[in-house]
Amino acid sequence: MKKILFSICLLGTVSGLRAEDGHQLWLRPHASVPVKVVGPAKSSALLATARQELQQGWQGTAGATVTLKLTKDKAIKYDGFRLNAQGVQANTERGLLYGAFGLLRRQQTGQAVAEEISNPSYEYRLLNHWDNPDGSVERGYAGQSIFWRKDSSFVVTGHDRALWQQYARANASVGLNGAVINNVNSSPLMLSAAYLARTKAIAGALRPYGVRVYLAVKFSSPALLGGLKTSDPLDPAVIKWWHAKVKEVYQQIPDFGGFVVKASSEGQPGPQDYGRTHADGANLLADALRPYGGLVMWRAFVYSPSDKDRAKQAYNEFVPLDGKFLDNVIIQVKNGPIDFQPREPFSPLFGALKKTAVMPEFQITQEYLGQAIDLVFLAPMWQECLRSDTHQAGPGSTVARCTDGSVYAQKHSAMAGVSNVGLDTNWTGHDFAQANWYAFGRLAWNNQLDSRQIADEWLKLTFGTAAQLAAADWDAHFLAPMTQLLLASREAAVNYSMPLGLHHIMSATHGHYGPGPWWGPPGMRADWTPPYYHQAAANGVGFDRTTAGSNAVSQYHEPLAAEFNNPATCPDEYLLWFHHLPWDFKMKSGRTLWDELALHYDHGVRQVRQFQQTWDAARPYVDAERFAVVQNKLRTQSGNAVLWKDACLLYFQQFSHLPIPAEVEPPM
Ligand code: GCW
Repeated sequence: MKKILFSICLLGTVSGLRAEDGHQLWLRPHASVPVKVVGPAKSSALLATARQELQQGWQGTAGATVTLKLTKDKAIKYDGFRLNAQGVQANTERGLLYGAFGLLRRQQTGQAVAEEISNPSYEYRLLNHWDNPDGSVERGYAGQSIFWRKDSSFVVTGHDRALWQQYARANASVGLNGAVINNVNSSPLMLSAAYLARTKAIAGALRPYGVRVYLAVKFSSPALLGGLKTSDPLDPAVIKWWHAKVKEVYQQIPDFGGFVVKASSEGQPGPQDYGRTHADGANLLADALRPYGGLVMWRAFVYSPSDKDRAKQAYNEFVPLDGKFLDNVIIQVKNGPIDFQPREPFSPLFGALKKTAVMPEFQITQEYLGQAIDLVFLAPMWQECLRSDTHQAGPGSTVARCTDGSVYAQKHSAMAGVSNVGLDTNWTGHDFAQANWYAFGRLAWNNQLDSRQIADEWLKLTFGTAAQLAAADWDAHFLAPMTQLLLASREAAVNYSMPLGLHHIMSATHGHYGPGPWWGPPGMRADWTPPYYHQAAANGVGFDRTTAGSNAVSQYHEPLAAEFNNPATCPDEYLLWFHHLPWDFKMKSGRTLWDELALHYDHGVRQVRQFQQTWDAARPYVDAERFAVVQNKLRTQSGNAVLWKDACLLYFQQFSHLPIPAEVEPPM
């Protein structure tokens, strides 16, 4: 009876939550068969979860016995696990839970269970929620926050708890073990007693799934919340305030994870306001958190209007501080040097900080990639970054290896993704945006995983039934074409919006959805306007970051600096990122830059039309509701692609004065 009630709760029928197929993410209920789970004698919430998941989802031999065993195995790292047909072994309870989910995933996707060890690439695998205390979500496209509400009554309802539990379950199923539950543009309120009480309740709901809670804190909290005269990190009263505050947090939440800080960035307060460095600021917090095992994730997203090339600033500010941070500080670096654009080269900070732990920050929410309208699968983009070779410690020092502890000795390692979750019934606004949440978790667990495998798993778990998985036509007519679609979708978005290294040319009027290469109201900070980035003029287009220009190339290790510096060797996809080139510049293809640009835009439009056809053909394999919603969104995306192409080509044509090539569909 208990089990039945629990399952009903998880399905959400009791709470009225997300019971429909498709709204349960990749965790749809499966016709399971009985299984006997033998576990450690001690009982704990985590072990109970692992047991329950196996009992609910088992699809192996009916009546089989699965053993969950805690060991001390040196071959197992962090929350990793050892798997075989008999069961799961792990050094931690979390590991047993991840092993249970791993077993079920293999069953549900038709993979054999062989003897294997699965270790996470990173110790900490976190979602960052940009959720505000009033319930709104910065760059959120899936409705209001699941954690905070506008109405300031902080009554935690059964509905809240059930929702948080479902959320935590989804995270645990892909190995995510942490959630930063508020915006990096933080409010000092987050550290007040009322908000800490709600944070405590959230932590309680996430705990049985092994997900720890973290907070983003405002650096000026001592003054704003504590009433101190200053928030100077070297001031004794400030130091005392933080120590007391951290103690209070741990009294409420003994397994609290730590702080994320956006400081001296985009108007947020920080140590530089007091003439101090990032290291002074980060270490103050790290010192307070250290006795409790807490972490500081200090963001390197810094730039200012005075800098002639925004792409250079983070490197310039942080490299001189290498080695000055305490070992429970991790510098959180966005994948590219500007800001989550459809394509950027990797941030030169990766690999350059050799005595300081660095973690990648990816953006799961699609701020610049079509938000909750365009279907864009982001795993290929993250994979591209993770596999980029920084050369900082010789060939093969990829971003993945420079951040996961393989290249540099570092005490902690982590990866963060800015979440796309909200109150919408499908969680992420677009049904296919669920794939990005899934993909982020899988890559944080295994930073070598291939996008194709992630797409294959997600499609099977989200759309496939056991009968379909066994049928050849599902493979040929649904799985194969849809995998292709997912894998091509990010490149398509680059093509129809910002090809050949163009970046930051979206419209701010539409909250970063749609084109705006002309955008720049009078008085606006130049580094917030597209013309700063594309530099289109009669003599050409692109940002000169060569040695003759801003010299951002020099922040990359050789042989990359030389490769990027020369237009003949710079990869096409980064060409206008690093170079300002004449419109008739001869490309590797033999075409002129102008023609190549036009063809990329046009190709992007055609790709989306192909996606529409693929989806239309998938109709027999998808429920009517999801089919219609996605079909409709693809239609809008197709229009968006045409708008991007037409707007950008007509805008740039004012400078190039060249005709649109004949093969390109003429602007409407
Ligand atoms: O991408 C930009 C966004 C801001 C965001 C900022 C950041 C949270 O436009 O909305 O603020 O980056 O990452 O701090």
